[in-house]
Amino acid sequence: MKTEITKLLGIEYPIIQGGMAWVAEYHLAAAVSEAGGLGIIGSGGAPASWVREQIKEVKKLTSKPFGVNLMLMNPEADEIAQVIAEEGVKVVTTGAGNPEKYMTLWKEADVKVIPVVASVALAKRMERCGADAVIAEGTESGGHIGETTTMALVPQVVDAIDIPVIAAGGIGDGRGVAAAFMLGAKAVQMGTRFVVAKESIVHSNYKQYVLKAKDIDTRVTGRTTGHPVRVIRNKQVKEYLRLEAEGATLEELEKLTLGGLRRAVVDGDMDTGSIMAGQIAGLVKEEQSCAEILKELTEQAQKLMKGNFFDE
Ligand code: TUI
Repeated sequence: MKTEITKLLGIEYPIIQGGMAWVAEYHLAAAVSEAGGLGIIGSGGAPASWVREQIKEVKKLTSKPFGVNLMLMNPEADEIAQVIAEEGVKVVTTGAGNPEKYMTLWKEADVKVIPVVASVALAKRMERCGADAVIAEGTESGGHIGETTTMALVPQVVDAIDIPVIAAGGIGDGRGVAAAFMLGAKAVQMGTRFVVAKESIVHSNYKQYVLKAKDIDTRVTGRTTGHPVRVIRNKQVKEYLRLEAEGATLEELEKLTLGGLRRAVVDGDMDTGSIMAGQIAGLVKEEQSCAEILKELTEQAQKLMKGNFFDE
């Protein structure tokens, strides 16, 4: 499955792991990279020192390419951008903002830059300032999201720019991978499927929530605050949405979600934790190793892409 993206990144399969805060640490990243995809260390809200440690650890487990995701709302984003350049990381993905101010630093350090975009406008801007590719992420995704669906966003971004496009949001199996290619993507990024990977250090309570989730079980909190976040519904989400509908202030709402992702991922607190996952959670039914996931995805996608869609 060679594409512009596999060649650009020096990987075997056009599959990239999402840069999920708290979830995308070095064990998971190394497992995805070793299996032939691109593993990613997710900075989330972590300090720069943590990111540097993670990079050193992943290098001990794999000699294959891996990337780092810089979550741009991180208070230490400037320092992390520097760490990425200093540690010789080959690929950076960014989320939740515009990474323009780091472009020169990264280009000079020979880092491939792949921003996540949720609009055509940002995709065009990223191409102009020297991005190597973009990830067009639809609203089906877990965590911090944009407005437009993957189905609508990906072809519009593909038409608007000349650099390769990676599709993300709502992709959970080989059918999703094949569909993304039909829309013009040259690779996919997946998060939720990797949350429940065997190598994922996520608390087993969290994995069970994803495995048991149905199609209609995610909710979007924070639509009124300007920070929409998709999570699996639980007690806390019900309370949040009730307060939000009543017009609660940003401070009141943030009190509920502060530290919520850590509580869910690390402590397995399913009542007050933020269980971030995409709409595809309902499709994910099994805990598998990253190697099994990549094998299944690529075999299924390749078979589908040979055609035979119509009756005689
Ligand atoms: O970044 C993500 N997903 C995330 S980040 C995250 S950490 C977090 N934790 C607690 C609360 C909130 C966040 C969890 N999930 N995905 C990439 C992404 N980027 N999705 C959408 C965007 C985006 C949206 C608007 C990127 C740029 C943008 O506009 C920037 C601009 O300046 O125009």
